[in-house]
Amino acid sequence: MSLPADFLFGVSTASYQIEGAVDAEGRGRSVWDDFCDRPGVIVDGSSGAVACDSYHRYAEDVELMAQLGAAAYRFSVSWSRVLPQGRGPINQAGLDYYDRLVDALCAEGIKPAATLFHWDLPSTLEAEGGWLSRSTAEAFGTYAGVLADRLGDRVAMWMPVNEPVVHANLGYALGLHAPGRALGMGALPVYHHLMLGHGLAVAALRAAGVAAVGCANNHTPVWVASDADADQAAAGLYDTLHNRMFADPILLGSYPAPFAELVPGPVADDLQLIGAPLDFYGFNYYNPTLVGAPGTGDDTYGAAGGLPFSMHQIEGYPVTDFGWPVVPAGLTEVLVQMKERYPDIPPIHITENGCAYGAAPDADGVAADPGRIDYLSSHLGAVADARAQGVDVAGYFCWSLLDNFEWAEGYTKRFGLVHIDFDTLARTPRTSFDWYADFIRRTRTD
Ligand code: GBH
Repeated sequence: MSLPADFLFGVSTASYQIEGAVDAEGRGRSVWDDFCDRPGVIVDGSSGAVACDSYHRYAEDVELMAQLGAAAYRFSVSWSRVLPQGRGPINQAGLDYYDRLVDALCAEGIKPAATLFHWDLPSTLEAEGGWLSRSTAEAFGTYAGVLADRLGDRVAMWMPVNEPVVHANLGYALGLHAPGRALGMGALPVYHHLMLGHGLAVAALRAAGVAAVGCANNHTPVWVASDADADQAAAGLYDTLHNRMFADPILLGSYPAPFAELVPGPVADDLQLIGAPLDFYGFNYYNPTLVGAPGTGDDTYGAAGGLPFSMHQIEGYPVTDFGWPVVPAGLTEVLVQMKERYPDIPPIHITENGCAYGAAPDADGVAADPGRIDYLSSHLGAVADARAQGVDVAGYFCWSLLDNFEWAEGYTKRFGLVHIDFDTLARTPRTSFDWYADFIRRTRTD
């Protein structure tokens, strides 16, 4: 297996998951601050109030990335740090934080890659309906322009919205993430407004002349529970909803049937914006999804939410601490599928890929996580396989640099190359960190 010497290796994080400092220097509240206050929604009752304290410890984190040999760092910007009300007055101290971070990265030769929205909507905008409202998409476009003005001279890659499908489904259809709304198919306006937000942000970033604009969509190969017609129909529907609903408008300028007619319109002008050409296509992958007809499996994501499918556990593969199956061939499969579906897709960057393994440092300070080494090496191999089949994959960002606040799982699932002691906030690179550093070094010099 081989990747080219100029392949872009990076790591990914997100603002609410690592920054902490939620009351620092004028930051406004976000829907995740509010959601974590609700009893029972986060398994360990925690929040991102402190997290990894990267707001204060970013220099140490950049130093870790330099040790790793990372060529790029994908972080996200907390919208309410920069615009505490979501729109209107700018909080200069919040913007200064990202300015310092970007400068520190550039000083180490690490390319800054910014996500503008990784699920932490300003609470003031949620009070106006959040992503159910068109005005949130409009505010997002303005916010993108503010960031481009301040950081556009140094940020190398821009991704407006992280995983719109996951945010819409978990946050607005199922209520498992902030803002905790369980609207089922009533979440469809959210789908469109997240896409419109993407389109308006792309327009603002283009107007400012930033370096490269992409996206960060979640993709999964959808496997069918059985040959039965009902299972096949359900899997097809899930594939359309998960893989096409946000890729089609970006890459083809249209929504797929049968959902196109359900999107509240008129949307023709919006689709013009949403389908504007991108410089790269950002792609997050964790595992395949096995789907059957409603009522045949676990209905958390399906029939319970009034949705016409149900999820099945994939058997026969190793699983991570999250119970997610480890299926590297699924990454090759879905990359090849994307190239078949969208022959004109721009170069792909894997903007997230990683796994939960919680190894803590032993008495000698060694945190051994062979499971993560297997996961990363096999998935990098899967990327090389996809490239050998003609898919242009130009970069790979491991999720994540650090153990962090894993949303509804709190601190109980650890995705880091670096272990965090959440009492002392000490950072300890795991053995997978050394493995990834070595892999990067070898690829760059071979
Ligand atoms: C990513 O989510 C996030 O971007 C990141 O913040 C997070 O820490 C990381 O993964 C690890 O969880 O939403 O109905 O389509 C991706 C993880 C993959 C979990 C898709 C839910 C299917 C359900 N998600 N999965 S749905």
